[in-house]
Amino acid sequence: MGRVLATVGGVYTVELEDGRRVEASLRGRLKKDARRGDRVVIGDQVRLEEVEDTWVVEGRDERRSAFVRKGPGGRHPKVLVANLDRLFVVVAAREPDPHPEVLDRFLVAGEASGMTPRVVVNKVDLEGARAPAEELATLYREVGYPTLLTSAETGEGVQGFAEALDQGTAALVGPSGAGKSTLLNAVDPALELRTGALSRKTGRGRHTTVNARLLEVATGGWVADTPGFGEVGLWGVEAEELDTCFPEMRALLDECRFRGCTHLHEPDCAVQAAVEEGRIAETRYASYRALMEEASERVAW
Ligand SMILES: Nc1nc2c(ncn2[C@@H]2O[C@H](COP(=O)(O)OP(=O)(O)OP(=O)(O)O)[C@@H](O)[C@H]2O)c(=O)[nH]1
Ligand SMILES: [Mg+2]
Ligand SMILES: [Zn+2]
Repeated sequence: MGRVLATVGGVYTVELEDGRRVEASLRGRLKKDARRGDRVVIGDQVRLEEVEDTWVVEGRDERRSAFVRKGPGGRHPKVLVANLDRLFVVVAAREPDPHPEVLDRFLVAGEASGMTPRVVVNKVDLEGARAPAEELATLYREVGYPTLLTSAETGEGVQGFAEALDQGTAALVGPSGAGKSTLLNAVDPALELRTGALSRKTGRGRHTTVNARLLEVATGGWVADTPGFGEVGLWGVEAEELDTCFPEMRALLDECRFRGCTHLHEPDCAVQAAVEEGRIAETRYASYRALMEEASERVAW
């Protein structure tokens, strides 16, 4: 048995139980599965066989958990990392400016994968970043998500972040340019991950990290650094269950008059009442509506 640490162009880097790292290829049957979208990904536990100095992945174990998003084209799921214990959604307080809906999409994808995601608001050192960072932290802590403020530049919050990573396997996800790789380098400089400046023209990240990799952190734990993508399309979240992916709504569901309330237009809806009274943030409700619309379109196809 071994665990997949990296996959690049059909070569699978696998750590064996004795700690050896080997490069392996896939057995034909698994390649066929991969073409149908069922890939072997980082974090997967795999069975291997050594045939004259070359290693072949023979099969993969059931996954305990996985972070999944919609694949390109929208017809297949794309599993990013398997067997995760924790998920960190990393955004920048500024540069690039955080978009609540983008952050909420990552959080919902994390919830749908069965995890309690955590939020990291990075780049608090930048001018004018402190206020928006505190605002985000207050909002998401109220929702129930542990939230850290960090700066890879000054080191603020980096030790706390290292402590949050130090057991099991975590993944960092979030927009390109948020500073995921830079933060990991701050925790463990020996990782020497590639980082890249934002595009001057668009103010966005330039997709510096190309392949997700699973890394062992010197201070403890394993972490997957993933490539930032602009929009996470949700996979496998039905419209009817979207409200359960918002912790602050989940708590109110029994109080709506109608069972199966969509919280969009029904009377005596506890969610809409909470939004009006300011107990649910407008931005969170806006994200819910946008995701509901998307989920309903899927059904209509
Ligand atoms: N001022 C400041 N700049 C930071 C901080 N963290 C990262 N940066 C800068 O932000 C830019 C993007 O950082 P990356 O670590 O490459 O971002 P990423 O999230 O890994 O981006 P992708 O790999 O494209 O997904 C780099 O120029 C970093 O130097 C921070 O805390 N403060
Ligand atoms: Mg990166
Ligand atoms: Zn309702």
